[in-house]
Amino acid sequence: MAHRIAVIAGDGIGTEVMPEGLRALEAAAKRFDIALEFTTFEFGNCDYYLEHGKMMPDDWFEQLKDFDALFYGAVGWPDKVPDHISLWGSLLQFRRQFDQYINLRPCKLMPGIKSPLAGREPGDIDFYVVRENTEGEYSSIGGKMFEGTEREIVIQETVMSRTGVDRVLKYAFDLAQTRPRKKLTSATKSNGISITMPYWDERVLEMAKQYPEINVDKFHIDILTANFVLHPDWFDVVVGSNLFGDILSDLGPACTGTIGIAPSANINPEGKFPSLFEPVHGSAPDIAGKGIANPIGQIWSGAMMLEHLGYKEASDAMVAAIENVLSEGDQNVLTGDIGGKGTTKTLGEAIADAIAQ
Ligand code: GGG
Repeated sequence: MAHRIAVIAGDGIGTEVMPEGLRALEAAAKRFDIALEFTTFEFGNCDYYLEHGKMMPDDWFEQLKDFDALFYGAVGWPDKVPDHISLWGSLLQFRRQFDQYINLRPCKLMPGIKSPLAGREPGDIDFYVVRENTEGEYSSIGGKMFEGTEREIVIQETVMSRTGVDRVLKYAFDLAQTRPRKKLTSATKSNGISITMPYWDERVLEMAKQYPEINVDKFHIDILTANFVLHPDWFDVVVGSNLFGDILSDLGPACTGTIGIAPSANINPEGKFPSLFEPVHGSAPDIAGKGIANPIGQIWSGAMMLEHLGYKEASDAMVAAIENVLSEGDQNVLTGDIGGKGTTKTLGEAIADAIAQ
């Protein structure tokens, strides 16, 4: 039976990189004889909001819940809809309602791409950021008082539940155990944020007792960001709260040359709900409509989706195809962010051809 994939391109360059993600997936499906059935949804974008006054129809959960996975582009077009409305009306609803509590974001310096960090070669940067994805600083608890007056007050709470913290830590420790270096770094700020972050640190120590073979360290987020730039080779699996994980998983790929190649998987590990696969980058309105966005983040996210669906060989072949095309370094194929003169389509087609062999 075919795997049913819901496709939501979203906004901006999401609509441009999505066709290349699908092209690559179709090439992999053909080569490895995998049945994929794609269904496109036209909601979850800012034009839908302008027409309907909401980002998605009221029955979006019913419409999507029985799919095997969601393949997602990018959301946001601040000139049309404020970012917090578009994000909370779409992507954050998927993560929360489908309990996609893991956001897995690989960060790898690929062959052929020049890191902005001097002297770094492929192999020097190869780690995962595991981001807590349903609570933390991204809570909807808070409010406003005396709005519009000089006494105006705004409050937004950080939420850490034992279940929420422990399950992301367990996932990260399990991942570290599968890696040769068996190393886990925790992102904290327990010197300044004096209730939630010490709690996070306590739960890390508690979880570490179950994983004596894992080498655990922790850094406050300020020096951790500095060390991403100065010593990216120190890291293997980095686990952080929703906000810290979000920041680190943009900074990490920036150290590998471009955020345009970075993929992510929003995972409901129990499989009770569909997981969602999307590039780390956003909708980039500044370059949207020009056909120059790098499609690799979308294609690599497709590879993560195939692995999640149980097709490791096909997933590896997609990543190998990305590496091959990058290694060839054809200026007419590569997009501008990685030093080429090509387009979203030239790069997407080259990768799909490489997957097809
Ligand atoms: N493809 C990812 C995307 O559209 N991201 C927009 C964004 O701002 N995301 C914030 C987040 O991941 O929390």
